[in-house]
Amino acid sequence: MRWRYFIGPGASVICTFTVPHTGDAGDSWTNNVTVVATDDDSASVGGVSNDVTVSLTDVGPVDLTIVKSVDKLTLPEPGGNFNYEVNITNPSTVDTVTLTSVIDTYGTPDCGGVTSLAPGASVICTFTVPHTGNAFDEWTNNVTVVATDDDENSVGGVSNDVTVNLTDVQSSPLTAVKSTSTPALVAPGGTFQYSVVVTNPASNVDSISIAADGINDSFAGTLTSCSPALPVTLAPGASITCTFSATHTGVGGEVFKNTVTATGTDDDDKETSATSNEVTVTILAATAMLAPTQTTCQDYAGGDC
Ligand SMILES: [Ca+2]
Ligand SMILES: [Ca+2]
Ligand SMILES: [Ca+2]
Ligand SMILES: [Ca+2]
Repeated sequence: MRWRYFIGPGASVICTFTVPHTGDAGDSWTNNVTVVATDDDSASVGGVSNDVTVSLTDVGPVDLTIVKSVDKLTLPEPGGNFNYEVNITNPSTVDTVTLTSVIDTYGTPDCGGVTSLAPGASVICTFTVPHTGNAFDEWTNNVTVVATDDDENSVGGVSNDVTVNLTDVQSSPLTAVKSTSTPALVAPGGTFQYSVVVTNPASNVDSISIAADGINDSFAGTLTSCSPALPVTLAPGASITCTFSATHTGVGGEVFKNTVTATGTDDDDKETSATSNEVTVTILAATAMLAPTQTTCQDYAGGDC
């Protein structure tokens, strides 16, 4: 400032002024006052004041708030896409923050290209993660943000954990369909041929495993001649076919009823079983077949002829 002012011998004057200095922590400004003056003999008596240095102290730093959420906490097995978002807020009232990285345990957050947050500003980053597996599988994840404020202080952090899981979809039981290619044999009977088809219903989401001794017939016992071979894991819709025989002997008119039982365990460790339809085979009376020779041997011996 320039003006003319007269100061008497021994007198003084105080000049005041205000200067706005704004910036970041550590910024400083040094200034002085230059006085141009002459005494009443026209001699130059002005000069330069002492330096005064002022600076700004740091406010903060304040860590970002990082809040993670998900659109659903569970899905039925075998799972699918979970949609996450993380809300990152800069609570500072003075510092702008630069985001260096936003990383999730499983996904890649998309922050829409935002890399800087003004005081009070926030950004929502979204990402989708496919989680697939079996019932009760779960995944816990969080988001880590690396960030610095404009005073080079680290203000990043880690979000809350979010845990999602899969719920059980109960398996429909195995099915077992039994048949025979020899529904009847003439007395005294003999070897009857059977087959059974055991199926994991296509509507299931679970695979079902059948142990080596998992398919049993009420006459033939444990079935071992199977395709594919036992033990087996059947995907939904897959089947196993076992062939076997059983010896039934008796008199004409005698019938034999039998069933096959299959037991397995689904991929959530739940047991499932099936009992087939009942198959009936018959022993035919030998009379008609033996008619031409019936009047031999025993008939003679019995005195009937
Ligand atoms: Ca600052
Ligand atoms: Ca600061
Ligand atoms: Ca499962
Ligand atoms: Ca299940």
